[in-house]
Amino acid sequence: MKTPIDVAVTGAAGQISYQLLFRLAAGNFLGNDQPVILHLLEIPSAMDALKGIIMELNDCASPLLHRIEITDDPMVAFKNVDFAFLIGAKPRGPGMERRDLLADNANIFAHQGKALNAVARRDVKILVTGNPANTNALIAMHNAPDLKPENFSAMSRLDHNRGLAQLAEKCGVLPLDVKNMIIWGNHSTSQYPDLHHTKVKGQDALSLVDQRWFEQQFIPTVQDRGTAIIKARGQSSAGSAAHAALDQMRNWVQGTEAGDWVSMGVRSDGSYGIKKGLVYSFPVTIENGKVSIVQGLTINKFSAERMKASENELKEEREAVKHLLG
Ligand code: NAX
Repeated sequence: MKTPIDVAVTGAAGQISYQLLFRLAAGNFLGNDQPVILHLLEIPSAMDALKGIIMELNDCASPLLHRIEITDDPMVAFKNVDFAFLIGAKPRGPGMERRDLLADNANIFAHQGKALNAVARRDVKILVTGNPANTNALIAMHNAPDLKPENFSAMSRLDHNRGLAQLAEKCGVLPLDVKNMIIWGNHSTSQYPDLHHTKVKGQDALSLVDQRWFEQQFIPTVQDRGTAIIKARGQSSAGSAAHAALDQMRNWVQGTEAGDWVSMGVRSDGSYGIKKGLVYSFPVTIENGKVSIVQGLTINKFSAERMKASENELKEEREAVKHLLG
């Protein structure tokens, strides 16, 4: 049996975690020969609910689940962890402005960044899902000066997977037949799902669908999918979000397929003219845990404008939290 890996999950009593924890315990992350120790972080008021979830996890009698630790202290939760799924965040309340949400969550991620800096393993992989995910990742990164920016990523995989599914359905193929999808920018409605480099069974996607569908159906459907799900289900996406979190972390460990890439929110190095330092979703390839932004893609005026609009939104978010960036 392999040595157990230590996995932290924040917001452990929330609805995304409820979809994630059982899959972590069942080996859906790194395989059914990889034991796990779960470190679960919640706020005190959610501890009773969390205890119920732990009863359920224990009732699975999973051979891979070696231990569960629960705490409301990030310094305890992140101690020696190999992986951290930062899911917990405050939802937008009635009458709350985006700015207020940003401010509340910014403090959570500053605090958690400091704790990760102090106690996590130096090669920890940290995936930020809690919204606003890109800027929360930026804050955590800035508050963890002893970790590398490469230890952090923000989740854009759900948007990427949504793009794969929409295009596959339109073309009458399976999602696995679609390669080289790109989500540029922020995990918000300003994101730009780009098909200019996407292939469907080896053919250019944009030669198979008309420009009108791309502009008027595909882009808004992917951008607004979260809202459509809330409208239909009465709650925000949880199963697909947990699935995407696993996909993104798994690719980070196991690498991307030859000839394909994935979208991931990472620190911009200035590629494609995107302001250095912002956490922006790019197409990336991954090998031996090292993430590289795909270089040399041709960007036309249509794409450049949309990429810029999302960059501008991220700049505004950064401005709003600059007091926490040190
Ligand atoms: P829930 O409200 O069901 O769960 C959030 C949990 O976080 C709650 O149990 C709460 O007690 C806990 N929490 C709050 N503050 C905390 C803190 N300081 N430390 C630890 N735990 C804390 O939300 P859920 O539906 O699970 O969504 C979680 C986050 O993911 C939200 O911010 C949501 O907006 C975001 N999402 C991000 C997505 C992405 O693609 N990046 C997609 C799905 C999702 O909307």
